[in-house]
Amino acid sequence: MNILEDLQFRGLLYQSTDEKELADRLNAGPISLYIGFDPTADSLHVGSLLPIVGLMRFQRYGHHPIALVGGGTGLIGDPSGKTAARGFNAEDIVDQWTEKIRLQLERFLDFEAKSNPARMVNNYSWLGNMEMIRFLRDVGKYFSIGYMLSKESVKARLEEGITYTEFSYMILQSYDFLNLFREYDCEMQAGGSDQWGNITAGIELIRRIANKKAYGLTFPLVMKSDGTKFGKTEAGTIWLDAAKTTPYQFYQFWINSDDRDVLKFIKYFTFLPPEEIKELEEQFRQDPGSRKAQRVLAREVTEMVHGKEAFTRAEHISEALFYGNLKDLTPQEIEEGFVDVPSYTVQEKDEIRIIDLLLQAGISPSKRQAREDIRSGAIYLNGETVKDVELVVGKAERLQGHYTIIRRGKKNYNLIRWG
Ligand code: 545
Repeated sequence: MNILEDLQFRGLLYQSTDEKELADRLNAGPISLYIGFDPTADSLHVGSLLPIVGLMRFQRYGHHPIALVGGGTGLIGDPSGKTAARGFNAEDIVDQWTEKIRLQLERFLDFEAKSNPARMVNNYSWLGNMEMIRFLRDVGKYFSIGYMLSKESVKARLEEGITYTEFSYMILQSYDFLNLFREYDCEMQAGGSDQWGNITAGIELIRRIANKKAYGLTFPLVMKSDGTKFGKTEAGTIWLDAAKTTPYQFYQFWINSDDRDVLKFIKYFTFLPPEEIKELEEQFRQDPGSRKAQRVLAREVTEMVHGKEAFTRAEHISEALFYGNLKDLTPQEIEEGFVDVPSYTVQEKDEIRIIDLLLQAGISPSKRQAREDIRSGAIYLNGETVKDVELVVGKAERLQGHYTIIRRGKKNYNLIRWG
């Protein structure tokens, strides 16, 4: 299998410049290719994962990946795929975010590879101090207004309004491509399908200025079968930064994939070889309820993004919660597994009556209701039903000497810490 066949098998080829020419070029030998990431937030999210994994795939097939952080373009903002203008972010903020994104991207590529090391660039280094007159004379002159107006990113915004600044964005990205082409012999740019207009604009610029052929390729937009947006849950965006989305939350996101999506996601986001994927497909057909594929997907992606240890923790938390054996959890796992549930710190040193605890922690709205909740069997302490309204919660009810986990109903968890 070569890289194109691999991408094809996975359903990852959405658009490309002439397929025959691209195939010939890729078969002729290693190519340098790049994907850009603008620092529009302090972290990448799962929406960036497909292109990141795309770069990794090319590197595995011997090509030279270049990750570009948009320290320059991030100060402007790409109108592609956006229905309304976003305000500018402050320069020092974009600076900090650029550094964070750079560190995140670094983890995914091999910069020490003998024959095809990855490269990291920041377009601020050539855009940051570009002179206006030189820019207009040397670059702007190759862009006709008609051509620019025909781009989807601009057309979609003409009624609503687009500023000259945003309008110019495609020229900056095109100039990046030209610059990388000159500096590093970078012949190809990839990205999500929203980037097709910017990618082809760059190819056009290279053709006009350098009289050379360049290539482009886009990945599909990740769609979910239930019509909701990929990469978000009720709790918000799924970030790659463990401080923003814990590895456990990250693992949960993948394990909760719909049966209708899971095999597609395995193809998109993992490096499992076709034979293994076909076997999973077969197992799924025979036993659709087993959720084996979800577990494989969650393992592969969590390990790739957060490492083996974090994955093991996430899986352990997940199992402990599922089977209710919370006693096995380490303090770190308890903190990680319950970051997003209400928590309460008990001031009483040794013990507290369950009714008082339920009230103080805001788990039950009144003592009356607290009693009612216990009588109806809705209150669980460290995974076990509370039967006694008079129960006194003490040392024996603490996990790791420091925590008590209270559940009300099916899934309303509360984390009690002992002060
Ligand atoms: C800048 C300069 C270049 C080449 C590309 C760029 C960035 C590009 C863009 N890309 C998107 C992006 O999102 C923010 C992510 C970090 C928080 O806006 N103009 O920067 C996304 N990109 C990856 C994929 C994308 C795209 O990073 O291409 O399609 C998402 O899947 O939206 O010279």
